[in-house]
Amino acid sequence: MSTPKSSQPITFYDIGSGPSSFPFAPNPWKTRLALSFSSAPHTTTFIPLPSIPSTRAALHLPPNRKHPDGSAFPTLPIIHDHTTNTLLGDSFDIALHLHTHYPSTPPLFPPHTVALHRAFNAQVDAVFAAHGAPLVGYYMPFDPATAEQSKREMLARLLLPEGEWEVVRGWNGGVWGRLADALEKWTSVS
Ligand SMILES: N[C@@H](CCC(=O)N[C@@H](CS)C(=O)NCC(=O)O)C(=O)O
Repeated sequence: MSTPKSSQPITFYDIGSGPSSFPFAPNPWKTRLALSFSSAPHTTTFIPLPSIPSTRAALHLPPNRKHPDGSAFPTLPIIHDHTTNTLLGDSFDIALHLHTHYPSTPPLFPPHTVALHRAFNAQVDAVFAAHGAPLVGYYMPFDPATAEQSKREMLARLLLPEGEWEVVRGWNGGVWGRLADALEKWTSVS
């Protein structure tokens, strides 16, 4: 399949950190890395954390995550691919879309590994939902305009102590630290 001729770049909705927004949220980061890896033309629209529910609702994308109490948890990333007229609100679905419509060399998913990645991603997503967000919530560079509200929401989800990432970097002989360093080349913000 050839790369679509896009006159309008993909709109990528990421969580904003402030007036000079820079990306910090892990699932949108998966999408940014996948967009860059696939050389898919895109522009980022930064959404303040408290506006995610209204943004998702306006795009008619139902929440695809739940809070531990079972209530709806609207999230980012979202992409709107204007070329294929596709709206997607889950990082794995987005990766599959990019794999199919913006094939790269090497491919985003190595041959015959989509099912494996789907299962792995589901496990990681479950662990992230239970523990990851509270952990990284501590470091989130909230938009000053909505920081108090965002902190209250994060605190309600239970934050864990500072310094965890430095510990995690060293796990398994430093494999997580090396992975983060290796991804650096696809981290530009468009
Ligand atoms: N399964 C979803 C999970 C997305 C997700 O959890 N996104 C987080 C950021 S990493 C989010 O939007 N959180 C909103 C909030 O904490 O209010 C995906 O892979 O896209």
